[in-house]
Amino acid sequence: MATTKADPKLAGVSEGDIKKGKTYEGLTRQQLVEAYRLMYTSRRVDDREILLKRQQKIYFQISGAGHEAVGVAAAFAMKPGYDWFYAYYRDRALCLALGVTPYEMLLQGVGAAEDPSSGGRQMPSHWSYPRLNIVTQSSPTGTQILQAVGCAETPRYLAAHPEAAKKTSGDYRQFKDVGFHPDEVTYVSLGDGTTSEGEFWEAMNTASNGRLPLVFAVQDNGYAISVPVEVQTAGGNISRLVAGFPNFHFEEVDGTDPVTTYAAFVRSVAHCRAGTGPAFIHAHVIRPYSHSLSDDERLYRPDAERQRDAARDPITRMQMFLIREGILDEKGINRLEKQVEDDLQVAVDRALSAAPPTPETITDYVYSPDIDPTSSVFETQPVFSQATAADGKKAAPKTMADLINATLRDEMRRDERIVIFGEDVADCSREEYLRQKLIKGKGGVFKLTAGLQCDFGSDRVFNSPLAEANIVGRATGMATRGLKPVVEIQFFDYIWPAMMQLRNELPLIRWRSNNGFSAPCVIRVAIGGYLTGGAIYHSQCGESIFTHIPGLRVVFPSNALDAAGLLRTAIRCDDPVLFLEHKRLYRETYGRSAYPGPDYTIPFGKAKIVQPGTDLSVITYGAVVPRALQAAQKLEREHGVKVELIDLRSLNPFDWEMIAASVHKTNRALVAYEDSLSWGYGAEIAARIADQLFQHLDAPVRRLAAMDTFVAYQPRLENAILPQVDDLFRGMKELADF
Ligand SMILES: Cc1ncc(C[n+]2csc(CCOP(=O)(O)OP(=O)(O)O)c2C)c(N)n1
Ligand SMILES: [Mg+2]
Repeated sequence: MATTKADPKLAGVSEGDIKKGKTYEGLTRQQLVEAYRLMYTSRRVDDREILLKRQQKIYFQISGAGHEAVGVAAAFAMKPGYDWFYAYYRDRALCLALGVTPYEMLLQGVGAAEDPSSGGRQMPSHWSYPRLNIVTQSSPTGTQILQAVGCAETPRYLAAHPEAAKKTSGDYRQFKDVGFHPDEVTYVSLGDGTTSEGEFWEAMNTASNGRLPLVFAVQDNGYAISVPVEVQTAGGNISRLVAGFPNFHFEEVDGTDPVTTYAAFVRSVAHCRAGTGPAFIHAHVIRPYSHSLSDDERLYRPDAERQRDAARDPITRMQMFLIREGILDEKGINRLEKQVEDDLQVAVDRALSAAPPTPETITDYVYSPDIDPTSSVFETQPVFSQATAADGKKAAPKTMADLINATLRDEMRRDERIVIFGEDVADCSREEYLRQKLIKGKGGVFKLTAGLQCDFGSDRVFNSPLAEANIVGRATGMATRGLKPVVEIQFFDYIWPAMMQLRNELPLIRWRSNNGFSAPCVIRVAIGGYLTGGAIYHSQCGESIFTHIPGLRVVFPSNALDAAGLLRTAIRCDDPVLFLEHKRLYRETYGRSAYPGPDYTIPFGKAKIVQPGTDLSVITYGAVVPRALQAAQKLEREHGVKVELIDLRSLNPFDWEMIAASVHKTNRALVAYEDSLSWGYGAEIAARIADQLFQHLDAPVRRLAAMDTFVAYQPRLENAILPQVDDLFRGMKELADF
């Protein structure tokens, strides 16, 4: 970023204004003037936005005031469009210094269609500029940090797997360019309060352990809204707490001084670029305005304290510095500031007349515009190999667990961008044990990933720390960069630490950045009960919590063949997919199959008729499918009732057409699911049937599901809580008789 030639942006400041001479930590006088111009611009954009907010011409404002020196220092020490940036809302000066224009920032404020950050979808100061590698940011504090870890892991992987970066057609890779530099560095910033978030510590842990090229910039303004730092942070100083993390380069600086802060960034970036490990810069800054325009800091900060801060204001300090060092005189400063004001006025006028987005665009980019996983392209026929066992007999059909493992193996062979990680998914983290053939290897608590590390290497299949947000956050960062993480959450019951990433991050990356970024990846999750002893914390369902999230595809196969086909679609498509694998079905006799070949895919949103019928439609999925089938067969045997049994297979999107066609025919519908009854997945299906198929119904739409409790340990209780064959039989009979 740093330039030495006369800079056209310094129009209004003549070469003569800038006295020649010594440099400051490597910064020339010209660069210092540019630093001031950027800092001053940042402050003035904030001031103008505050005015515009008061005039109700924009709708939100949060300032970077007091943080300007850190931002400029960081940008000067790094390379825009080469290094990567996970910037938080106070990073206005950083973004300006990297090349974002005030006009672009103001487009965010007015929510313009042309706003390159989000096209009017996000609040201002939620930066996203693909051309500058500034990755889309959100409002939850701290969610950016683990994503930055995933981003920082990517160049090392791509350097070791150059094939992975190549453009390939036929799947998501066709639409996902992968660029990287082996020595690139990732920047992530956060406030002092945000260091209290667990995800911060998870990120520190992984960055340290992996010696990642990641600069943490903690901008400590002493407050998180009204909560002072000594309440947030044990002992009041984050530097002291993190000092024990190995492999880090640490700096603690006065972040209101751009020169010393620049020097700290230069040393830190050098440490990262050399591949030595991450860096941690703790910059003490001020917050001269309230937290945001919705906050009034006079309610919790006395005047004296605010005045003490004001004495350290980076803008006035920098002005005084330039004058004291004879770099610019007062006249030169005035001229520079006038130029900034004039340019800003032009930008404000233009932004205020920018067109807003039209409501027709609202649903653009919830999902990939390039690959439709529901399309017929994914409709293929299985190609079963004529595999025979050693004794010449036909090979036994494979379980769902076998076919998922085989599908992962074939896809990894085909696509070098795939990386697999999660808890216990590796064969053995201590590779030497494998090499010396001392052990067989684990490969997942359910063995779904068994042998993959041995086949594909330890940088493609590896164990994560026991931290679910870590798994999903890193996967999101890697996927943003173009890798295809296929990660595992060991038990659905333990997905909740990742909920912030799953609800507020991964599925939103594309929509909130207006297609500037995307993060297609697969989260495999072992789910469900009927385990006899699984109890509360190994039996949960709860899929509707995730089908309620726009942007996330959710699939839930009931048999081995569907699992293979849907998993392959999940991997090859261009959206994030939650792939739910029922533990009880992993090794069930029901639904076994021969391997359908390395290109077998099933489109999302296409249900399957397990058994055709004319008297009653039963709509279900997952482990209820075999149970409902048994009940339906019994009903036909004993009462001649012909049930049409529909296995949804994918839950978002779901096959409304097939449901509607079936109900047209049978005029009766029962929605059966394993989750607890109230607010469960079937509630939506039942409501849709009642709403849209009312005139075709001869009976009320019924739901049959688990009781509204958790699943108990004692099998008698578990049996009573979860829907069983007898319950399904009774439910079907009642509805058929209605
Ligand atoms: C997870 C989460 N909790 C609460 C909030 C509301 N909130 C927004 S900013 C903020 C304080 C952040 O303080 P700090 O990290 O010190 O950054 P600063 O604003 O001081 O720069 C809070 C509580 C949020 N955005 N996200
Ligand atoms: Mg703070």
